[in-house]
Amino acid sequence: MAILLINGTKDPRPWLQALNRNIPDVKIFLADDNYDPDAIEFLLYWKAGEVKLRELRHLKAIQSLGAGVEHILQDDIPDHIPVCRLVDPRLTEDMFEYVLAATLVHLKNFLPYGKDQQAGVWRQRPYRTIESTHVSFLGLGEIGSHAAKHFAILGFKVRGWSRTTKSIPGVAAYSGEQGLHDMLRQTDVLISLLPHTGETRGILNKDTLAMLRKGAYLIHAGRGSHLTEADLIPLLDSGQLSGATLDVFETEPLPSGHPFRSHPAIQVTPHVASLTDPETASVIIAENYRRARDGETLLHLVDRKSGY
Ligand code: NDP
Ligand code: OXD
Repeated sequence: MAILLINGTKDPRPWLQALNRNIPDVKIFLADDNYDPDAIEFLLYWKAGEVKLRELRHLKAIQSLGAGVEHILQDDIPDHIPVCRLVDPRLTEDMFEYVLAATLVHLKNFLPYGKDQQAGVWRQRPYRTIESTHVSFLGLGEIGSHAAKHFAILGFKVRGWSRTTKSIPGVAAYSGEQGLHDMLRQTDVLISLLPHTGETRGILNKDTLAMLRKGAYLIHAGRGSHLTEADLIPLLDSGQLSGATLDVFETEPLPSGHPFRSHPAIQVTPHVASLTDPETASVIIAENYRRARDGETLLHLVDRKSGY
């Protein structure tokens, strides 16, 4: 049972080393290798778009190299092939650290102080405290629920919205459209960790963001399709939002002349909120490979109908 590894433009070597250690004695091909499509039974996949999946006639499963799977589902995949997303405690924890860092940088004004320093300005600004800050999460899945739970432990007032209502210690749970609106109205910091699906596209827009408390802050690390980009700057310029940290964009890399790049209230990061670590991920992938080989139920199966 051979494996095909396709990880877009990223260097495959760290993956090959880690996979070979965790799945010894199995041939792992790269996209450019001269492989027999009939030999490939397990596909490891990240944003490529060049492979003709229907040529892999003996494929048993597709494993995403990241938490998101929209890059796989948009391809022409036969219905009977299971698709698995990556659930890795390392990935989950790294996202918590990213959104916590962005939140604290906002509460304590580090971004404006950086600009003051460059301009030679000495000015004290009012800051916010953890216990007075209402933080809301869009998405309470593997990643969002972990972050929400830990924000609550730190003393934030935490709310979270998901499709099915969750029970997480210290986190007030919301679902449905009315639940979303109720939550947004009580939000100082909104953290977006939803998957890309037909239902979540455009969920961050002038109407939903206008429901946040005046001067709220947006941290967006879900998918670029969630944010109606043209709506953001008017909300910042009017003071409805005080700023935004954005890690994901409709087009990546963010085009060089894009207004987000130069707006003083926007902090851009290049889709690095949480990066898959081949070392930790390979252990999890090895277990799914074994299950596929032995005909067992796979871990972290995607529901093709709901799209995540
Ligand atoms: P999960 O599938 O575990 O969780 C998804 C969450 O979103 C669930 O709580 C789900 O609700 C909720 N959800 C989905 N659709 C809707 C909807 N229509 N309305 C309300 N809630 C909805 O995913 P993960 O937590 O593992 O990852 C989330 C996303 O984070 C990824 O898909 C990816 O886009 C992004 N990500 C970004 C990274 C980065 O570096 N920027 C890195 C890793 C992930 P329910 O629980 O009820 O099913
Ligand atoms: C992911 C990502 O989905 O890095 O894992 O965006």
